[in-house]
Order: sequence, then structure tokens, then C-alpha cells
Amino acid sequence: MPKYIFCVLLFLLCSMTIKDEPLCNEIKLREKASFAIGVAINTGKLKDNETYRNKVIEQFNSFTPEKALKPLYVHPEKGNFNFTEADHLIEYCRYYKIRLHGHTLVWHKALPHWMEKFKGNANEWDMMLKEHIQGIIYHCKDYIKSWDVVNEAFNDDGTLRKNIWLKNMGESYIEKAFRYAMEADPEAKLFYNDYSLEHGGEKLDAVLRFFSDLKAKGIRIDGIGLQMHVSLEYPTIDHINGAALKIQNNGFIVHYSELDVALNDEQNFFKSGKRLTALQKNRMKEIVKGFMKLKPENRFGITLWGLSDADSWLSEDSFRARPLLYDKHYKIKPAYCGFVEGLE
Ligand code: 9MR
Repeated sequence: MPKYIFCVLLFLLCSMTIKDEPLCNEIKLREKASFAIGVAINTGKLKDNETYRNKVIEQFNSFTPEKALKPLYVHPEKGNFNFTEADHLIEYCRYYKIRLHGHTLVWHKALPHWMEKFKGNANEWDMMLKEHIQGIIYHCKDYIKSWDVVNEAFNDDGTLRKNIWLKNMGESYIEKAFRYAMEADPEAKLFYNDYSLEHGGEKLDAVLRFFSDLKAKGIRIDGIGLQMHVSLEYPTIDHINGAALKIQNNGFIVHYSELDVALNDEQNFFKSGKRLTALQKNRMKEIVKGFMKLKPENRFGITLWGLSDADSWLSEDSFRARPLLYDKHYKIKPAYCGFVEGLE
């Protein structure tokens, strides 16, 4: 028998002999946790899919709109806001007593055409940014009490990303964005949100330096959102926990703002499905356990970036990612049980 056929047979045999661990009971995460448990919300599914709707209400006490508050959707024409989806969400959250976290006022993606093509001098850009931020916050401030003010403004090496804001206003756009947000709602908690901060490397150091300086100048910045789009092994749990502690030690609260654990890292290509889901379970547990080590007042919450694997942005790229707590049929996965164990 050729060697490769032998290997494939051995692989199949091994995967069949790994027993399925019995799943835990499905509880209510929102009742079990001592901090907010969030989920990114697809507003279309919230309206049209009853299973989805019942699950998100039952399990979570914090929602982040996956799209509805991004500039493209909420500010489609200059000075002309569309709050239809946002208002619907607000109504919903008010009724079910769910926190609604605002995501995101300033980003280089999900921009409306007019904003991307905006022509003006630095002063006109400044006015436009102010109208944009304050127009949204004023409308939502009765209910939304926390915002990702700026999203993904840094490169991985700690330099500032060359987005339209930097090109047209220079680096002061970040300070201005936080100043305008603070002016519009002095009571809201204001966040800087980014990916790869959980690696604890030079990007995190640059972000902490930058926002500590802004704070020292009297600008309101309450917390840092670690997006936490992680894989099974990378970054290590020590790096993740170290990053969260560093943020806490620098005087900021911590939001794991977009958590998902993708199964499709290349080094795991030959592991069986069962082995991968067991690793994913453990990974969720370790992540939640680490978050629990923060001081209670520094835990803004953990937000999953979607309810089920069918809802994940990663499913658009690869069916092997399967990064969330529920499978595509809205049944709990071992990852859910790991998450619960982490809360214990
Ligand atoms: O999950 C979101 C996807 O459905 C949208 O098409 C995309 C663009 O609006 O944004 C995705 O969410 C991103 C989040 O807003 C910021 N961090 C990265 C997330 C995944 O791309």
C-alpha cells in the first residue's frame, strides 16, 4: 500500500477513536458572569430569524452592532444620518435591558463614498469629523453609554495607519475625535479599539503611550478594546493575559471586544475535527479565566464577534474557521462549555 494512503487511513482511524466529550448544559451566560457578556449583532437576523433572536436575548447582556453604527450605514450622505437600524436596536436593548455598545465612530473601512472622496482643507475635515461624531452621539446618547471612538488607527509596528483622517488632518485627528465624543456625552465610556493588541508587542506599547499622553492632556479615554480575533495557539495565553494586565496597569478598562477563535491555522491542518474543537474549548476557557484575573472594575466585558459559526465574518473566508460558541444550527459547541468553565 502506498505510504500516503496508509497515512490517510491512520489519520481517519485516529480521528474516529477520539470519543466525543459530552457537552455541558446550556445555561444563561449573562446570569453566570460577573461582567458583561456581549455579542456582535446582525440586525437583519435579529428581525428575521427567531432562533437567533431568542438565543442572543437569552445568553447576552451586551450587544455591539456588527454594522449598523458604522459610518457607511449610519451616515450615508453628508449631514444626512440614517438611524433606522440603530433605533430599532436601541428599542430592543431598552426593552430587554441589554447594554448597547457603539461601534465605531472613526475607521478606515465601511466609509460612505462622500466621506472617502471629501475635499476640503484641514479645518473643513475637522468640522466634518466633529459633525459626524457628534451627530451620531447626540442621537444615541440617551441609551448608548460607551463608544469605540477610533478603530484600528495603528499599524502593527506602532506607527499610525495612513487613513483618510491622518492624510487630511494629521495625527491630531485622534485627539479631536475623543474630544468631540467627550463633549457630546461626558458620561459615556470612550474606547480605542484595535486588533493584534493582544499580542502584547510594540503595537500595544505605542497605543498605551499615545493614549496615556492624551489622558495627561485632559482628554477622556476610558478603555482599550482588544479585538481578540485569535487562533488556537497564537498569540499565547501568556501574551494575551500580559497585554490585558498591562492595559489595566496603565489605568484603562479592558474590553475583549470581538472575540473569536479560528480553527483554521495552518499548523493544525492535519488535526482531526474533534481534536480541534477540544483545543478550541480549552482556548476559550483559558481566555475567560485570564480575563477574570483583571480587577472587577477594569472588566468592561467579553464580546463574541457573532453568535454562531454561520454568523461569523470568518465564514465568508473559510468554512474551516468555525470560531464561535454555537454551531451553524445554533447548538452549543464544546467552545461554549469552555467559556462556561472559564467563568467558574
Ligand atoms: O464582521 C464585520 C463584517 O460583517 C463587515 O462586513 C465588516 C465591514 O464593516 O466589518 C466586520 O467587523 C470588523 C469590525 O467592525 C472591526 N474589526 C474587524 C472586524 C472583522 O472584519
